[in-house]
Amino acid sequence: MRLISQNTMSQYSANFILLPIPEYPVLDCVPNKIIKLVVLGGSNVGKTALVVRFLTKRFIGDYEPNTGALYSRKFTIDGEQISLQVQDTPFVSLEDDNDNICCQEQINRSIYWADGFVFVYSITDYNSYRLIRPLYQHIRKIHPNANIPLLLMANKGDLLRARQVSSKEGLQMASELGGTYSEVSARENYEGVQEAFQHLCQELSRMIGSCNGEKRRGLHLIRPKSPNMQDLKRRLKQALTSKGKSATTL
Ligand SMILES: Nc1nc2c(ncn2[C@@H]2O[C@H](COP(=O)(O)OP(=O)(O)OP(=O)(O)O)[C@@H](O)[C@H]2O)c(=O)[nH]1
Ligand SMILES: [Mg+2]
Repeated sequence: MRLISQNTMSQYSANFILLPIPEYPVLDCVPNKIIKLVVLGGSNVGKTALVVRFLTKRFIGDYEPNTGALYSRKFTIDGEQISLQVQDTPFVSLEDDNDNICCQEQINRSIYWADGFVFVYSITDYNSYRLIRPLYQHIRKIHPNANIPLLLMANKGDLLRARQVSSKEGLQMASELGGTYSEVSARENYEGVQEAFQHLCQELSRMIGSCNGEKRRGLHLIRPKSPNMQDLKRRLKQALTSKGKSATTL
């Protein structure tokens, strides 16, 4: 496998163009580790801006609201090539009369799918901060027994005059949820955004181990048994015990 262009920093870098030369086996170029992040939060807090900033270094300003695109990129972390997948999501909100999260079904699927979680609120919008705890509880319902690697991003750090949420409140929330806190500005500071995502990716990379089979055991402590496998085993047992039939009759 030859790389057309590779930019490797000491610990963490992006491989901008990876083109396999055809005569080499394609499997050689597939990173053996996949890290899956989901970015969640209220409306207009800058979820899409942060994802785009992290992956492209650019701040564009106006994004189609409420979309849920999946981004994929190859990176090198601690000298190892990984494939990073980042799921942007439509906003979540609180149900009218209580603190339950109201969200689209596709968000629940993304929560189930993800290895790591990026919670975003805006320092200029206290309601977006108020969403964070119920959001965490919502994730707990989907992953009751799993470790939940979490990054809490307080975005729009450039709008200090409009601040409604203090840094102390952000730190307290992160510590309560067992996550990392980072106050950032997607608009004005690429480095802060990059460092925060990088930290989460490194944490996940270490947790996942050397292959994705190990990863599932690490992050999801109790794995549901596949109903298909159970069914197959039952049918195999039946077949073996019934009148000397062989398993191949299945
Ligand atoms: N000043 C400032 N504006 C920001 C920042 N990040 C995002 N914005 C602006 O905030 C608005 C919303 O940004 P989005 O990235 O679309 O927010 P979102 O959370 O994805 O919104 P939904 O998809 O509708 O839930 C846009 O006008 C952005 O330009 C920031 O760090 N500072
Ligand atoms: Mg968006």
